[in-house]
Amino acid sequence: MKLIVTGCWHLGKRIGGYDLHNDIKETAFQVIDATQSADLFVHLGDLFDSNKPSPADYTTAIGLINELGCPGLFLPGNHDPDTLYPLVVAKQGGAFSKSTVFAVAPGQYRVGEDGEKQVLCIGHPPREWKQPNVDTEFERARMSHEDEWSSRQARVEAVFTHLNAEGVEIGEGVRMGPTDLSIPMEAAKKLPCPVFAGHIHKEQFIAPNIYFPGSLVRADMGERDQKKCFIEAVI
Ligand SMILES: [Mn+2]
Repeated sequence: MKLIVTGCWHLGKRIGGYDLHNDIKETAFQVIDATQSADLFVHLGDLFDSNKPSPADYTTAIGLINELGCPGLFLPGNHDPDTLYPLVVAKQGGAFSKSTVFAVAPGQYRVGEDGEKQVLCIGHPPREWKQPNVDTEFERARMSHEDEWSSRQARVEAVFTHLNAEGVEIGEGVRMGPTDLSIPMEAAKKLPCPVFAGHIHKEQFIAPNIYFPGSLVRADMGERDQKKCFIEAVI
């Protein structure tokens, strides 16, 4: 299954008087072009810049999603409306032409045209979540590979998240310290599958299987020297 993975689009973002709308939209269409030959588009969260996007931002988001050449999987970020609720409502109203999964609650989801792959999604976690909740989800993902009774289809083949990670670089030489909720690094490194994480705007690997694609465009002056990209991966 070929994936296109991206995150942190921050639709609706303004810097001072400058509206990033056109920069984001133009770059988004390059990503969308790549989805024409992919099986799953993954957005790791912070699709919107604000918890209360404008009607125009919703129209832009729905329009972009409908240009995707493959099914989409969306995680909520800390900047997004809680649980991506308005987009879920739009989906119920038939706004999307392709299969679109909104991973609003942390847990395992089936993705792809026929739901052929199992993945773990942990977007911006619910308020009541503590680190042991995250650890448990990573442990369940690991167990899905070890349980001889579980079928091949039940194995978690990728993790998508909007969690922080201790040691991740947020700017030149500036690294995250410990935070309340984060990727459990030792458990994540041992998973026999890739972990893709949003939230951090600088593109980087922090372990051979843990990758941050970064934001789509430079969202502030601190990012002026950062490379921006999206990732193609196969699971
Ligand atoms: Mn974020």
